[in-house]
Parts: sequence; C-alpha cells; structure tokens
Amino acid sequence: MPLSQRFTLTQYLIEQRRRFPDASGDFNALILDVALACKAIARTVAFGELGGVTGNHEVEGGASINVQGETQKKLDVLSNQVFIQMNEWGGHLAGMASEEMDAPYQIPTSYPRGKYLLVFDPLDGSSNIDVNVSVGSIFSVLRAPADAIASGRDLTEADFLQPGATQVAAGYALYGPTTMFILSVGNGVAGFTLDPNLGEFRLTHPDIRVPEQTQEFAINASNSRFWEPPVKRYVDECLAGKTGPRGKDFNMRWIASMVAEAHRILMRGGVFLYPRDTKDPSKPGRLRLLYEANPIGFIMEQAGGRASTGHQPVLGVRPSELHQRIGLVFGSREEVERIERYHHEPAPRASETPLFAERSLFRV
Ligand code: AFP
Repeated sequence: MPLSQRFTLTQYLIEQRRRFPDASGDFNALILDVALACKAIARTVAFGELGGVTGNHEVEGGASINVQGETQKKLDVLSNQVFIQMNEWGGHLAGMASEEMDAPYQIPTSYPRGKYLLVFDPLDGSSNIDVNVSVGSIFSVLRAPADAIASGRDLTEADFLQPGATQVAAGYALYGPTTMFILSVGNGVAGFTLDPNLGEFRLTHPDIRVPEQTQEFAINASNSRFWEPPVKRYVDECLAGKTGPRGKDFNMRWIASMVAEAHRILMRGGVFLYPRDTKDPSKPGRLRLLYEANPIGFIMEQAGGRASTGHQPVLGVRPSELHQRIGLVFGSREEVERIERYHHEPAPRASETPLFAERSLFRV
C-alpha cells in the first residue's frame, strides 16, 4: 500500500470513535498523549551513550532502587518522567501508577482531573538496555471509580485494583530497529510503525492475529530447578521434539525483555512462560500483574491468543496490590490451553512419562 494511503494513529482513533457517537474525545486524546510519550522515549533511547542516558540512575550512596527492589537505570527514571509530563496536564486522567513509583501518582491540583487511570511500565527490559536489546513501554487504561471522577479526590491504591478484563485499552511501544506502537481499544489489535520522516505512527499491521499453533517457546531455562511439575512436563515435551509426545521439533528463544517477546509472538506465534516457581516463595512469579501481565494479556486475547497464570485466565485475576507479581503464560491459544490443562491434570506417573524420569534435560 502506498505510504500516503496509510492511516496515521490519529486517523485510526477517529475511525474507532465513530463506533461511539457520544464519546467526548477524551479517550482519543489520552492515547495520543501516550503515543507522544512513547515517541519522546524512542528518541531518547536512540541516542544511547551519545545522549549520556545509559547506565544506572545514581543517587547519594549508589544506584537507586525501585519499589521492586530492582536497580533503576537512568532511562527508567527518564521514561517515567516523560510519561508523567505528557499525561498529567490533559484533563483525561484521574491518576497514574507505574512500576517506578511506590504509590499512585496524583494529578497536580493545577490541572483538571479526568475519568481514566493510566498504569504503565515506562521501560520494560531496561536491565538489558546497555547491551542495546529491544526495550519498550507497556500501558493499560482503566476507568476511575465513579466517586473519584465525581469528586476529583486523590486516588488510593485500591482504585487501581481492577481485573484486567475491565481494561478500556492496552498497548505497548517497542523501541527496536523500528519503533512500533501496538494498540487494542477492545476491537482487535492494530500495529503502527513510526515514520521517521513525519514523526507519526502509521498503520502497518491493521488486524494482528496470533497464530493458534506454534513450534517456538520462550522461558528462562536457568530457573528449571524451581519449576513446578506442569511447566517441567511442558518444556520436556517440547525439548523431546519429533521423537517425543508432541511429535514435532520446537525452537527456543529468550530475550529477557518481555515486550520484545510479546511482539515476536504477536507477529509469528509462540508461547512465553514466566511461571510461578519455587525460587523465592515470597514472590508468586516474576512479572507484575497491573502493568505487565494485564496489558500484554489484553493484547494477546484481542489478537486471538490466550494469557493465563497457568491456572486461570490472567484477565480474570482480581489484583490485591499495586505491584503484585504473578505467574504468566501467553501466546498461541492451543499451547497456552495445553499448559493450563497440565496444571489441572494430576501429575503423570514417571512410568507414563519416560521423559520425566530418565531422559529429562531439566531434571533436578
Ligand atoms: P527489566 O525491565 O528490569 O529488565 O525486567 C524485564 C522483565 O520484567 C521482563 O521484561 C523479562 O521477561 C524478565 O524481566 C526477564 O527476567 P530474567 O532476567 O529472570 O530472565
């Protein structure tokens, strides 16, 4: 399709809004502010060492640590600031929450307060930014509680604890060889590529569908000794390839940047697992529910894929904490359903699964 005929993100949003003749335009303006933040972050990331933005964020006494107990990169802090600056003033938001902030961010009283909540991971995969892997920003849009909208009161953590199924929209920007913006407003998934000449996101992937089957899986195999039996079983069967119960060979990938893995899976299928494991009993998984699992889960489901904790659909989980962690499996529908089935079935006896006994590559 000639470039001139490709919709911009703004045109796409206007088209989508025609489904809701009474819409105020607030929602579209919010998504455009989020997209602007992503463009600004893409630009900052692209300068890398030249822009003096690589490395840890240093404070008195050493590198700063976020609420997760993780070292903050300079770019984590900068990206968080960009999200706040671009989104606090427009009057569309009642408040924000981020991986990089302990508590909800209150919209300053100098700005009007609106009806949406924005939850985000400003720079996912950032612990690998210094080696130039693809990183991205993940966001989720929720409705603020009615009384908060009516009164304009400060928000509490509880206001954000909504199941993923209630998301109004979700998406991510990927800062890779090209910058892309992937969005679902609850009507399928559309992908936009940043046109560096225009500085605009142009619609390049109008209706993304995750292939239902796959021969590719992604998991951090260094955790194998901590996996629960259903995950061990699944991975063992994939590794057994043609000669095993699956009767086909599988390929494995691990980028350690979930947003990049999610994008690969959206484009060509696959399954991603960061399951609950026994590594640290105080952490029921590695990834965060509200700004990682829920938005990526929403995108996957809207693209015909599936997202699960292993035990239940991730979008059905009622959050208990702002920074709650959770086990996450997503991607091609048939694989995710298989992994869920393994979690619900009684563990097979060793005699029924020779892979588990003698030949498991990941035996403990
Ligand atoms: P960072 O944003 O701190 O780099 O974390 C990335 C992440 O949350 C997710 O994007 C990766 O899939 C996962 O962590 C990688 O975890 P491992 O380092 O345990 O493989």
